[in-house]
Amino acid sequence: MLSRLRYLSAGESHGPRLTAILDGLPAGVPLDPAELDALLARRQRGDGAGGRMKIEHDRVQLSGGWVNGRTTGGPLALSIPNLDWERWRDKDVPAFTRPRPGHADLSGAVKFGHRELRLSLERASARETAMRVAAGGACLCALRALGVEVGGYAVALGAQALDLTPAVDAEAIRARWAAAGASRVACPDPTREDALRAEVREARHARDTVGGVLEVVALGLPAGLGSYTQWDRRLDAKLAFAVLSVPAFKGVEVGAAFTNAGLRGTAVHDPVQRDAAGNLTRPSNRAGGLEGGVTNGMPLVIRAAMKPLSSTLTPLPTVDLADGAPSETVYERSDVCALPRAVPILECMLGLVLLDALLEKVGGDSWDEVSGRVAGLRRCHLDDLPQDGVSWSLGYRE
Ligand code: EPS
Repeated sequence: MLSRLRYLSAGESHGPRLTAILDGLPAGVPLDPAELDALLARRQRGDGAGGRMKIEHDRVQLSGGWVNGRTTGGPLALSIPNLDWERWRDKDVPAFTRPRPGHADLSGAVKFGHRELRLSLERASARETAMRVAAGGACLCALRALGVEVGGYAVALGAQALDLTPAVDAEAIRARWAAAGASRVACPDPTREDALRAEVREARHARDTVGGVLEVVALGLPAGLGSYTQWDRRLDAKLAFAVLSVPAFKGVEVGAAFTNAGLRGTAVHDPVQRDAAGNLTRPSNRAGGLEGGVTNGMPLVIRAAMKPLSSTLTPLPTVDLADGAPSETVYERSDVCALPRAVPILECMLGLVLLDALLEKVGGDSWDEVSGRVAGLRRCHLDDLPQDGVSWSLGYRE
């Protein structure tokens, strides 16, 4: 899926640590681990977070590919200790035989032949998203140094939907990021904060869980990233892959895709305009910054639907695999709502894919090469788009 970067992680939810390699970063990328820790702290914060977040204080360790604040060009070796491991290392873990609907408990047992369902949940747990934040956070640091900012916020939490259209104006988008950053529920509209918080509270009182929809936006991306020449080079497809790879995300939308689907074409497609400086711009951004699988220079807008988490305090019907009898799920500590905590996860997944797309475009092994080439990229500007303006005929040889 990625062209230049490679990311692999290992580790279980209650094992000693999460481990990962991020390969393909150029040498000399400025990278401050404190920034990665700040992202990790955001992943732990928010209304609806489960009890585990009181135990963990995620901090990343870098043990390869990074020296004195910059990458070396070698693979970045990352680890995050699980503080909960101390409670689990000598624990007598009871047999777990009642698969929870919506989790990987049953599908993992079918796939791997596990005779103990906990083996499925240990790796399927969203605990591994901590490592995605650390590795994707390194990509966000590189992108920011190249003038690309990524941020997200909630556009719906349970039944509470915010009426937001994909924005054009960078300042309006930064204002949404700032409001969401100060919110316990990643709400970009302070007038709706209480309503979204109440939604989480009510789900908790009902002994239930609640999901929602996030919007993640990238500003400052050059036009021309991605390609339509092959199915697996389309940037929208890669972004969808990255979003749906995050546990509990079951839907993805580019721009206002689902609203657009109910409208006529003339009401959907963003007109091309020329501003006074010769830039080709759009007054609207319903395409979400992608046309033909290629960035068009507008803000890139991805929406993602998160299901309500599957561990509910109210039991769900299941079958006990020990005796085949109808049964009910046994509650294990979980989040009532993980939506606010998922914002940095999606930002970091976008960071991974977008940095890869930039590196695919410009190549380069050192930071000087990469940043110089990004600065010289063709723009969506009349000066950079000379046209021959003469008629021609298709000249194949058959
Ligand atoms: C998570 C840690 C896990 C889960 C959660 C994500 O901790 P524990 O199982 O010890 O409570 O709470 O995983 C899920 C919600 C899930 O559905 O997989 C974390 O660090 O984010």
